[in-house]
Amino acid sequence: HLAEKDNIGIVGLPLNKGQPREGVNAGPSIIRGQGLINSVEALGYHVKDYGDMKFSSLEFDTIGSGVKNPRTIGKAMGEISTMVRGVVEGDGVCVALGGDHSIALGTIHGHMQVNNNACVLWIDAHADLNTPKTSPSGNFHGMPLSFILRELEGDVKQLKDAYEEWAWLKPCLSAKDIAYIGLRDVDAGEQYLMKKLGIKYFCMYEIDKYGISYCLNQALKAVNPQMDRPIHLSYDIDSLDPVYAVSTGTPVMGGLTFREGCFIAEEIAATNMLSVLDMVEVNPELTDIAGGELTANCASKIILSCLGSRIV
Ligand code: 6HN
Ligand code: MN
Ligand code: MN
Ligand code: MN
Repeated sequence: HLAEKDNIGIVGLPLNKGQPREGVNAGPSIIRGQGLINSVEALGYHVKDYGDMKFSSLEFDTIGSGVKNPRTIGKAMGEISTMVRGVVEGDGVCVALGGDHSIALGTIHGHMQVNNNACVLWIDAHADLNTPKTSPSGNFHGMPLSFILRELEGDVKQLKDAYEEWAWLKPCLSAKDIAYIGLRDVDAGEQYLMKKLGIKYFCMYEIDKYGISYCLNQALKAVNPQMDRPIHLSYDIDSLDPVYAVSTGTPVMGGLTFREGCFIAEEIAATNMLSVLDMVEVNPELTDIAGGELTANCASKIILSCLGSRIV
């Protein structure tokens, strides 16, 4: 992780099949277009750019067991897991540019093949904990966590058993090892699961009441009390308020300010335990050019803050 390595691997994951909108596959290129690689190098790191992965769209893959594009996604997730495993093994730290939030299933799985004691911080307006049965939409980007959690293995078994593209998956994370920050649109089934599994969460309500600094501190304390576990930070840009993250597929008003979003990143950098960062759901095609650039600029600045960029 960051304390010991000066290498950073960056990989683009232009997947859009976890939700219905075109354009989120352009996330990696618009985030890169902010000058990301040069800026990361300017922080003193040696960057290895793995380019953007290519995902195949399987034919006759409409809906199965409650999930849209189940085979295409299963195959892509297995490929992402293998890629991220290799990047973490080789470079220590991996920055994954989405794509929709589905990719986090692959990145967490791959990460945990190397660091099996990693913990996850999920920064999002949404909980992304639906199972194929509780999902109101069938969109996989609202379900990645249910597929990685040991406690929900039985809930995703039907889909897993139905398609050979899912054979690689082994749930490897426990509910006690996740904390949420920024929630404000959580489906009924997700609320039930969060409480049943005892997942730690800091919704916008708690952030308003106690402040972002306290909430982040408590989240870290819950999943990483000795601060000796590698951190997987899964950052959905829709955690930011839509005045900043205008160009994203499922915006929800009442979100984090840009500074609160950066503060989370700055505090994570200060832990020196960041191991994998996902930056997802930037979709430059949903607004005008300025909206896409603004959203990508937020994403890029947050990535740099996660890697130790400071105001002074
Ligand atoms: N995301 N809870 C809704 C669903 O369709 O399951 C929205 C999910 C949004 C997912 O933003 O990554
Ligand atoms: Mn998400
Ligand atoms: Mn979201
Ligand atoms: Mn909803």
